[in-house]
Amino acid sequence: MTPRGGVRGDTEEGALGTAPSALGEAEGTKRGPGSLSPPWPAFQHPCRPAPPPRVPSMARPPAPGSAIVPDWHESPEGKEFLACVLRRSRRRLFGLLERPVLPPSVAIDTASYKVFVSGKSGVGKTALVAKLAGLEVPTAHHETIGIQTTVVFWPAKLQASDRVVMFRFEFWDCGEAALRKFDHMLPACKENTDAFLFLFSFTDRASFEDLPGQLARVAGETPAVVRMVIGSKFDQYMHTDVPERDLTAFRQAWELPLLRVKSVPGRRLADGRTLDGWAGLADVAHVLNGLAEQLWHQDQVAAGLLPNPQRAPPAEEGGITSGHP
Ligand SMILES: Nc1nc2c(ncn2[C@@H]2O[C@H](COP(=O)(O)OP(=O)(O)O)[C@@H](O)[C@H]2O)c(=O)[nH]1
Ligand SMILES: [Mg+2]
Repeated sequence: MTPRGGVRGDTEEGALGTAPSALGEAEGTKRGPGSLSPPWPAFQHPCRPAPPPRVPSMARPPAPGSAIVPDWHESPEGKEFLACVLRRSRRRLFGLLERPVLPPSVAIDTASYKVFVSGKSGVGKTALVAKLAGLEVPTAHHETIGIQTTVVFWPAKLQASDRVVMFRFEFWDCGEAALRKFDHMLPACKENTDAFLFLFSFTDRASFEDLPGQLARVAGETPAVVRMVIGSKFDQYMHTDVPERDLTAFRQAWELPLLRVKSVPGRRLADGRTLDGWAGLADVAHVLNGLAEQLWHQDQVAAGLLPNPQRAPPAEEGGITSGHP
């Protein structure tokens, strides 16, 4: 069975690679279990939700660090691989058909994934994607017009085989107004997606309370697909509207990985642009590693290489991935 991410050998692709699955050419077949359509409850309050129904096809998220070596990107070997996504201490930008160039002696597989970023307007979707890609982080809020896709490459080392895999994430970010106005936008974003990132903002309680509704509306029909929750604006934690006890209750009820991010620009340099490079990568490594881990695990389960454990009783505090502030 082919893994969802469509692992491809570096040596088999030309410099321009193949068209991404997000464009719909590559992967016509969808995951079978996803066609189950569980009636997710429409919770009013995320602090006191009844746990979501136990749907058999929902794999329990892997424990943090179980699939991907967490700090590998800081090792000398990791830095060697990461150098191919950097250029003069800034991140290289990759178009839809571009890819990093590695020395011929280092042939590694590429695993490509489509990731839909969902969340209320203003929570920080566009800023997060910019931060993940090493682009200028917008400091003012401008509603994203239509769908914006951004490609991010991230090499990571697998725990099981000690193998390095190049993860290729294609983030789909869609402005809320466009989603409301055009009926075809949400289906296009959801089609063949490998993961959903659900964002809420630590400074916007309504965005947190909207999470169960988002989870139902956006990912309710595909419970087997990776879902991660991301709390943005963690740098504003002093002014948070979402206390830790609410996060704990949410995690216990939903058993989803929950990460925290601060999508703030790096130090501004003399040329007016902000520093990204190694510092920028270190800021987002926990998100990219977390995503890689969930997706790799999902592929392994889909390929029958790992058992598909059903969701267990509420996850313990320590069992949830959480990023550094
Ligand atoms: N301080 C801080 N501001 C953020 C963060 N993420 C987003 N913002 C700001 O929040 C506003 C809305 O962000 P944006 O990404 O455009 O929201 P979107 O509508 O969800 O795409 C912008 O002014 C961003 O600069 C963050 O992590 N920390
Ligand atoms: Mg936006």
